[in-house]
Amino acid sequence: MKKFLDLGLQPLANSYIEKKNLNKKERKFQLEIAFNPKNYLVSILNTVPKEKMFNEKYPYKSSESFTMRDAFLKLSKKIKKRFNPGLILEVGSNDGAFMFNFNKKNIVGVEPCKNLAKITKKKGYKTFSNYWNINLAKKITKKTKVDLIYSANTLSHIKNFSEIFKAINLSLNRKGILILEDPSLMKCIKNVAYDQFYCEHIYVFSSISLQKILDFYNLEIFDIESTTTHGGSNRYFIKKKTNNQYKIKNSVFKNFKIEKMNGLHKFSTYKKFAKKVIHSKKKLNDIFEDLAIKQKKIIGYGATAKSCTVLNYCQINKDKIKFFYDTTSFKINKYLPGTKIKIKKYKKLSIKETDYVFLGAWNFKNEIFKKEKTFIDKGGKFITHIPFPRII
Ligand code: JHZ
Repeated sequence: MKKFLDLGLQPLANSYIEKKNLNKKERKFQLEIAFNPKNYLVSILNTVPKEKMFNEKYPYKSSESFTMRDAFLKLSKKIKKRFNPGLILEVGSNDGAFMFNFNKKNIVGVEPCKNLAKITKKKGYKTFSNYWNINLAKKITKKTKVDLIYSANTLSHIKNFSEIFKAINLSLNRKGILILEDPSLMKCIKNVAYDQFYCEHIYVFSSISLQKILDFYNLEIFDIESTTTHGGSNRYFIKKKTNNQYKIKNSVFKNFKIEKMNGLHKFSTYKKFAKKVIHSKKKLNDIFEDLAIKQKKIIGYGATAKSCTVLNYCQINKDKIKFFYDTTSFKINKYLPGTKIKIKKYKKLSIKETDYVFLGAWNFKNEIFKKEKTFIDKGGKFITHIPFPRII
């Protein structure tokens, strides 16, 4: 592993602090990012035990945005049309944003965060509240193997590949399909979206690195779709190499080619990226300093896991951002990790309340701008760091 970026000492991204714990010491880790020249994998170097992150207090809910609900609805329609699966397994089913588009009989979920699994179970969807592993796979597929496994924004969170893919291979029937969806490394590099790295995101994949890993488990990508979710993601359609039912589509070769043209297989690319990150920090701090001199009031919008990386790396705290608005019930009245900025229940933005708004949820810019049209029309401004720090 060759280290190329150090984003400093960081708290755990989704560990929002309760008021009574504000003076308690937070668990922190050094967020360093490295490249593996052998398999092109980009990953964080120091990992946090999964139990410390994915537990009954997990605050993130996929259903929180219209964009995500709509993306899952569209995908489920596509899956039904293209693969017509009898039984689906979702690894990392969160609060059911994907599952609920299917009939209860046709889908089983795996969600280690008990508070989230409770939501899908309550609606009658079979959900196993465990971490994905071989034993669980054996238990779920004891009677029937599944036709399709779907997993969005989960694979990048699990350290042990061997366990994941062995469990996947064991669960899928001979003609079974695996669909993985995760942030695209190429988009992350292009957008200087260094906030895609935090404790939970152990890996940010390129298609060339993912295929190298899949090779070990006799799996291959046969189609890739690029999506706009989470700042630009890739949706990988994967099959067992022994399954000749699907031909490898051009999209796969095209992605491999474009990624190589953009140097994702070279360490020098990541060193250049690191320089851009350092520059981005400086520019974002310049903006905040300038607005402070002008005595402008700034609040934050969307207390994302990504914000944790940006704010802690750039040392932007409650002196600079008064509070954050967020719609997620689990986050409201808590404080952002590290910077201790308060999170308040979302209220429509008003020019009377604030001058500038730091866009924590930059990946939902379109949805948010639509929602806050009145604020924008009245001269309200946003601060973003993607793809470079600026006021919009
Ligand atoms: P969002 C999480 O990351 C964590 P985060 C996780 N590790 C991961 O991989 C991705 O998700 C998938 C709020 N919001 O989706 C809701 C508003 O308040 O960018 C959320 O708290 N108003 C599993 O946290 C946050 O913003 C709105 O109008 O970086 C968005 O979080 C909208 C649209 C969102 O993921």
